[in-house]
Amino acid sequence: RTDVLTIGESMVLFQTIGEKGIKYEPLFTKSLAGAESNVAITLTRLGKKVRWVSKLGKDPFGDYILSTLGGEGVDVSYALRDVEKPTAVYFKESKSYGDPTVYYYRKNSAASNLQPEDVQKEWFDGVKHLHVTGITPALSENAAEAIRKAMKMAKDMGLTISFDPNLRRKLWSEEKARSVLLSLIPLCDVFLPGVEEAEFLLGQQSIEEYGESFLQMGPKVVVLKLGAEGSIGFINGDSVKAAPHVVSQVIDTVGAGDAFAAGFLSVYLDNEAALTHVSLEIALTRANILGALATQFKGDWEGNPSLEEINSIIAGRVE
Ligand code: KDG
Repeated sequence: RTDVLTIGESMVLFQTIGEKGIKYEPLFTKSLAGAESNVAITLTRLGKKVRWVSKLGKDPFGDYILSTLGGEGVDVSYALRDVEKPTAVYFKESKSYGDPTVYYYRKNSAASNLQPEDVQKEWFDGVKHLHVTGITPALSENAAEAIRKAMKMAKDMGLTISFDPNLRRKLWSEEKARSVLLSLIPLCDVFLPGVEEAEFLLGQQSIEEYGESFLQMGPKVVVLKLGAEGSIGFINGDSVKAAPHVVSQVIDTVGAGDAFAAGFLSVYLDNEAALTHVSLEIALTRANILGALATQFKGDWEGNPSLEEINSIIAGRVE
């Protein structure tokens, strides 16, 4: 049995070791990034069985992504290889202040060549839940259609679906981003926007109005990430606000939303048949902790906790 299938581009990430900026930094670390694979790894650490699918180049970067994800316990057996297009890479420039700057080299990548015909019924075999983000739909028309097809197939097969819009302004125009992201919301059961993404999609509204408006589009659960303010979950007729997990210093916010999503889904998946006020609160609390902890190290996912570690953090708070 597989708890979650996720589909989306993973890249090789090069990060500057120091903070002088890409122009002056001679040394980089190599690691793995990609919103969907960040969720896959973190959910695996939290005890779920996860299958990740994407299209990689037939190159050493693709080999590296497969062995890293496989080594973390993620099922990569359905990953596709494209003999003509390369695996994407991206660079993250850390600064001593503010969020890091990212530079993508992913135009015409193997994953941007993902086609609707690539999406196979077998990917869904024994799977309970599909997780997708708004990043892969931003790569190309065909990748967007592949994700839409996967969501429709999942719905038809009775899987539940989560969708994190993960707005990446560098990848597409505002107009296109808004229309495609809005069109995918009715296909999901769990919608996980940040408050700035909610504003981008709907214009300025109150937090409660965002919750209501998104619920009316079809999802059964809407989870709004409020950054340092924690998060708030909406289900039909009820809402729960969970306090933030406070950290004294933020090192790198990239990957925090994915850790949050994995934390939320890890509880949601155990309770989705009857999500109550209490289970929603537990899910949000775990998500807030995971999201906050992911800001404490430079990579996207490496420092994220296991289920045992997260349980001892939660137990420590209660004592
Ligand atoms: O959420 C983290 C991602 O942003 C990062 O891993 C890279 O997938 C990525 C993207 O497209 O920005």
